[in-house]
Amino acid sequence: MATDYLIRVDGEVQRPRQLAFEDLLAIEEAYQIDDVSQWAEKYEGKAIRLDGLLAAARIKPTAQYLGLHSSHDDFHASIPLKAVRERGIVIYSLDGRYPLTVESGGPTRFYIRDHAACNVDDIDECANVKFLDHIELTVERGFDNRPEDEDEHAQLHREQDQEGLG
Ligand SMILES: Nc1nc2c(c(=O)[nH]1)N[C@H]1C(S)=C(S)[C@@H](COP(=O)(O)O)O[C@H]1N2
Ligand SMILES: [Mo]
Repeated sequence: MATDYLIRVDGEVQRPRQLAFEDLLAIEEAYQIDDVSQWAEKYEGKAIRLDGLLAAARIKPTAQYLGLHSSHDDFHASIPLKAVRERGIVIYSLDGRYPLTVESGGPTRFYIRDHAACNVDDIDECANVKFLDHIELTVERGFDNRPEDEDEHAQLHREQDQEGLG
């Protein structure tokens, strides 16, 4: 990745940010998750709570939707902010390694505690966006190209298997 930051946060915020590893580490301790396995069993690493990122960018009260963008594979989700504000985290270090490699879903990965299975809900496993490099707050629902039905979803998983991911 050619950028010197891991993730940018913009849209309905007062202070758009481009955050490098050091910037994420510098966010208030209350928002840091040092042992992500407490939130996400299958991972060991560090994460920042979504509400900490939103505070760092000074989110505006007009923001209603959370846009999660991955430029790596052009994958995008837009979900109601209210539903994930308290239970979304952004993983930025895994298995003691930083930066996250593309193989492990880097530069960052979004994760929702207690997410539903794929395709059953807005707040589903598909919204656990990998290769996350951009969070965008919007007033209306934004671009979302998550699979819309089981066929599309199965196709996505076949493509991922071919790339040796997920
Ligand atoms: N960028 C990106 N994120 C993604 C996907 C994807 O294709 N691209 N697939 C989603 C789906 S359908 C699932 S089930 C999970 C899979 O995560 P895993 O590879 O850790 O199992 O990632 C989600 N996040
Ligand atoms: Mo999935």
